[in-house]
Amino acid sequence: MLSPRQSSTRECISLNELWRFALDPRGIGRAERWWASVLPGDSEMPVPASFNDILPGRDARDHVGDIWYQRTVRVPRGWDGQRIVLRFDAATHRAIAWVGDTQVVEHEGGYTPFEADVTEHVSAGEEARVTIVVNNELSWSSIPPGFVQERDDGRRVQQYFHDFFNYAGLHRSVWLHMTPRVFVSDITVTTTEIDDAGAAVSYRAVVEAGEGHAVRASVRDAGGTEVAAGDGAEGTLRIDGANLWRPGAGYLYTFDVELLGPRGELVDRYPQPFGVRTVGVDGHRFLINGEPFRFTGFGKHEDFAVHGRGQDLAVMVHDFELLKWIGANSFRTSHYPYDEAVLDYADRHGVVVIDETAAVGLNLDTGTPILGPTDTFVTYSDATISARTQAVHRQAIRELVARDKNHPCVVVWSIANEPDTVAPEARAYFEPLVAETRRLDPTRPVAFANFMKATPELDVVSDLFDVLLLNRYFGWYVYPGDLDSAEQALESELRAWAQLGKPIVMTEYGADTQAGLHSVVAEPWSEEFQIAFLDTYHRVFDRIDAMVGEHVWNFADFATRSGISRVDGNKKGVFTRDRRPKAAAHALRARWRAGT
Ligand code: GCB
Repeated sequence: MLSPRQSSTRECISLNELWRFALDPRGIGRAERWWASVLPGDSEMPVPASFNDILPGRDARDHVGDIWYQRTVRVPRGWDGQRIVLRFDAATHRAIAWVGDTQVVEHEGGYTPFEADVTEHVSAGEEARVTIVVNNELSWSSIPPGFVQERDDGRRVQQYFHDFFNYAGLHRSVWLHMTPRVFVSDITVTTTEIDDAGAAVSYRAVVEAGEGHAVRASVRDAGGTEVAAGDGAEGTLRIDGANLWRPGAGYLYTFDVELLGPRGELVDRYPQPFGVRTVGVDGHRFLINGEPFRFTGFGKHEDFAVHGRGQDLAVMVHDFELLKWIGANSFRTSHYPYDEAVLDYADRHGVVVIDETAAVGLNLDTGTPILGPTDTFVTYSDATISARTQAVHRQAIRELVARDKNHPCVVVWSIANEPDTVAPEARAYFEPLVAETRRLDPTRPVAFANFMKATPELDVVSDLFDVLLLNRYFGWYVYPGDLDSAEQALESELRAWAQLGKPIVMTEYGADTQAGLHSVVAEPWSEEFQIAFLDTYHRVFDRIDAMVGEHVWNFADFATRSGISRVDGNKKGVFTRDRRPKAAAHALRARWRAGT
């Protein structure tokens, strides 16, 4: 699906502002057809933002069920005769939208975009009422999974197996955009070859309903000069003396697709940014443009005070600047696809991204705090993670690749975080998903982030993947505070993983740290311990050739549901939630910027 973009044939308007808002604790809005008139009450909610922390009190923070948003929009007069599209960049975790009284779209999955052709339901120059009901429930057939407990007193409590707050709502942008009726609906641009003289890029454009129409493709360099051109909806173009997209130098070209009518007139035009670069794996090495690449950076979250997971360009740019300051060249979109503006920025600035689906918590072993002592820990069963979950997971992968395939910053697809990969059923669950990811995109390595209990002896899926992403907490959850034992255990496990002959990125390692807590003997939770912990890991990494990357958990402290080991959230950040550096940030900076 193409992002809304302005061109000489296309226009878009942002619907970001205050929307009418209603929580629906009794779940009556659908029966009462709330979309058919003005929403009850007088609440307003900013879009984009997670709603949970904006309204003070438990009713909003702990709400489980439907949330309603509504606003009117005047369709520009000049859009008469064109195709008009309503687009949501995300609605977490599922939604149904109406224009006026008509349902126009339904979508499952909280972190990928969806849209509806609303041409028949609006009139140019007139106002239209847009209503959307967002549902934030997690179930055994949602990605991520969870379940709702019905308590005796009538309360419904959302339980889930992941360690970040279940923020929800419209936390990304909403658009009304216009395209011609005959239009370009998809573009895929892939670098197929780089040699001394230049590069070859193959492309495929999909056109909707265009009898007698022709496609012209051209490539413009960053200065706007045309450097290659061709005819047809598919083909290969050569760029002489191509400027490569490289880590730290995000050179972008624009791939212009022009759709020409029967008389050669311009019907539609879509400018798709892309980068010329290849990725690959060769034994223990991870290659970008054929050169070994070593990842430095973090697992992150889209998380900030007040607006939760809401898109925030100020925080986004600040985070990228802090990544640069600390010497990070990459990050993982743990544990869901991030706002596309984040990838656009990473493309422009040469920041490397491991792009992850929202398949986090497919592992009942991580649910000890919410499952009772007598509950069984069976991840894969008809009643838990099943073929239904797998179907939703497959769709989540399809939507991720469809949205992000043209981003040069994305170098690995991570299709899950810490699933149970010890249970024998994991193989039948993951094998088709890996195949599907490769079918959708044969150009990028496929991976998943491995859980600490899925050791090389016990894990049943890692041979299916191209790169090993490992999350390890020796010295924290295992051997807490004992860094000598941690160092030995980490080294022996990494050496065992290296036998698989694949590159290894440590995608999580970290220790909760209370900013301002100090300790002469580096006790856990102190700033000194966080530094000692990271140093221990780095000593081991530096001794093992297969290690091609280090992503500290986490970039910044973040919100979680409450729990006895979560003091106002997860404190493994190298920065606090309001982005002040802990001492470890300076230590990492010294390591990652050494020699610059
Ligand atoms: C993990 C998870 C991550 C948690 C982290 C922790 O393994 O992947 O989501 O936040 O551990 O801090 O426990």
